[in-house]
Amino acid sequence: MAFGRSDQPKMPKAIKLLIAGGFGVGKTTMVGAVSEIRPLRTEETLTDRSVGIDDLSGVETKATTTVAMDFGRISIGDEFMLYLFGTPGQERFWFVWDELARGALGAVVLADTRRLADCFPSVDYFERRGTPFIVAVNCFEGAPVFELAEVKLALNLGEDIPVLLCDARKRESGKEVLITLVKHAYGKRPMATVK
Ligand SMILES: Nc1nc2c(ncn2[C@@H]2O[C@H](COP(=O)(O)OP(=O)(O)OP(=O)(O)O)[C@@H](O)[C@H]2O)c(=O)[nH]1
Ligand SMILES: [Mg+2]
Repeated sequence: MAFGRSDQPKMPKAIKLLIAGGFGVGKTTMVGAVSEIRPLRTEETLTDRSVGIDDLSGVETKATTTVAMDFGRISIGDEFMLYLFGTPGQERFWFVWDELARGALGAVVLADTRRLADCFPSVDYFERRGTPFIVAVNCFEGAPVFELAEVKLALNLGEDIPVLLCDARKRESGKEVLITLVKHAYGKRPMATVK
């Protein structure tokens, strides 16, 4: 029996997103929390050699760091399939960012209010590339709580950049962040390219 085009199952739209931000803000944690497949990780042990280079304040128990990327996948309804690429946070691995950013619809810049300035380089990077991004403040226990408007001001973000609170360990929270990013990124595209 022949099927017309409308009978064919609709394929979800594949979207590439980046999870970026400074060292130890919870990028690997977020990709792992939301991914529906076993996430790919490229963690290496932090050694004494990073003392004085990597700022471990607030994440003193952190034993490993991403050296290449995280990868995960999550579907949003039957419309979208999001492919998530977590970036390495340490500056010495930043050469990987250009490769990871290619073809990405947008980026989440994760921030930690104890080290807010650490997300400046990520914000600069996506502004320069013209990649749509949002800022998600990962709420660590004991971290100072700021109004979102204060975070926006501190980061000198444009009015149109969404800023929201999240818990990188929780699936629903991560999903909300990703949906906010997809909506924001599509909102910035000329209508003709939105399918
Ligand atoms: N309390 C708390 N701990 C968190 C949260 N998110 C991450 N962590 C912890 O913080 C540490 C850093 O998390 P990672 O996910 O490795 O951070 P990352 O941004 O991938 O780090 P790099 O790849 O080294 O830049 C880990 O020990 C996590 O368990 C959070 O929302 N709350
Ligand atoms: Mg990581």
